Order: sequence, then structure tokens, then C-alpha cells
Amino acid sequence: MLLAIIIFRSETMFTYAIVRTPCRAMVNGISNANLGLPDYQKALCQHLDYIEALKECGLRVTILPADEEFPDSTFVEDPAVVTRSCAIITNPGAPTRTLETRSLVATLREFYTDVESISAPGTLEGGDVMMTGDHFYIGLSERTNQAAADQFIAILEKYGMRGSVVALSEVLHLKTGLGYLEDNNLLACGEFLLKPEFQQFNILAVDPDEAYAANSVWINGTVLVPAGFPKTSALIASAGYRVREVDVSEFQKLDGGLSCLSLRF
Ligand code: CIR
Repeated sequence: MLLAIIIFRSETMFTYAIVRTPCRAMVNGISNANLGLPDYQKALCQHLDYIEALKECGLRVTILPADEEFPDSTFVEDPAVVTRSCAIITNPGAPTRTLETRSLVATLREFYTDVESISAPGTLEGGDVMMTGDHFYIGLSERTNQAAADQFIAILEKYGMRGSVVALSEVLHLKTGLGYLEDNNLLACGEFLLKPEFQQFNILAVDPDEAYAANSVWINGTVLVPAGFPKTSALIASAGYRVREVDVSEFQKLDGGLSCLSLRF
């Protein structure tokens, strides 16, 4: 019995996380949320609690300094994708974010021998990439195009991994509406519920009025869930996970979710 449990449990384990302290200029970040401007001091407090939650999951956290040049730079998931074998510097599709990649390269080289990159005309943001074991789903969005997806899949194949594309129509990034919780469990809402690509997963359907919580993050058996979404918290807990709520209201005002705030590997 115990052997069966070991065999069917996820093999993914994360050791490290990279985050970036929010900058004062975050009030100028890109937003379509219509939730008002973020409160910077509150965002700093929420970010510290987010780091605490990562540490509670056993991660060693590298905290990069705030970068006032880039209002959205706290969303460190977008300028890079980290895998078991290599890091991939992306080419963010939002023009104000393209150069966020520059300052990440040196940090990633501290952890990875192999650091690959996506180049123009390809544009890709990490929020559009969802890892499920050795297979990566790449959302084709306003930020991520087919040219970049082709480059990304070629890089994955070089390291024995695989990728496939998914068309998006309703959300900013693929992981705005999806969160892979390992062990074949996929948190999903809206346009993703019925997509054929995802029907082999055990779909945990997020209530439409809690759509923001679809971007919850599995880390070593715990799921970080945004505070204020009780139905989704209960759904995840009932699937057997430890739930750690994190208040990220100030980042939600910039269309950012829990996954966007870190790289985990
Ligand atoms: C942006 O629009 O780029 C930021 N305001 C939010 C980025 C959120 N990132 C993510 O979903 N991975």
C-alpha cells in the first residue's frame, strides 16, 4: 500500500525560489483589473508574507532588489522559465517588460549551467507556461506567440522534455486560469474547463466568482491560495492538500497572481 502511494505521488520537488521586491513604480504597472491603484506599503507587507509562505514550504529564497526602472518587475515569473535541466530567459511581449530579462541572467547562472533564451520575433512570458512533469503547456496569448513557442519547444526537446501550445481567448496568461497541483490534479476555470488538451487531468473546477484563485501554486505538497477565496481553498483542501492562504490583493490590482511572484525550481 505504502509502495503504491509512493509510486503515484508526484516526483516534483522544489528547492529554490527567486523573487523580486516590488518597486515604488509598481503603481504604474500594466493593469486591466479596474481595482484601483496598489498601496505600496501594503504590497511590501504582502510580499514579505509571500516569502514567508515559500520558506514554510521548504524553499531557499533569493530576494532580488526592487528595480524602479520596471514597474512590473516584481512579477518575476514572466521574464524566465525554470525547468529541471535549464533556465530559459524569455522575451516578454509587453514592450515595457522586455528588458526585465537583463538583470535575471546573472542570478540564473548561479543556479544553472545551461541558460537558454527566446529571441525576436518570438515573444513569450513565463505566465503562459505551465509545467506538468516533463511536459510544458504554452499559452498563445497577446504576450506569447507561435514563433516563441516553437523556439521554446525546441529547447525543451534538447533536454529530453516536451511542449505543446494552447490557444487562449479570455485571460492574460495561461496560468491566469490554470494551476497544476501535481498528481494529475489541475485547478481550472472558464475557457479551460472544456479544452480537450486538459481532459486527461482530474479537473478541480474553480467557481467563476473565484476565478482569480485558479492561479494557486503547488509547492512540495502545500498549495498557496490567494486569501479571500474560501470555496477554492475548501476545494483544494478537500483534494488532500495543505492550504496556505496568502493575501496578494495589491498584486491582483495589477493582474498579477501568486505564481507570477516567484520562480520555483
Ligand atoms: C503585466 O500585465 O504584465 C503585469 N501587470 C502582471 C503580470 C502577471 N504575471 C503573470 O500572470 N505571470
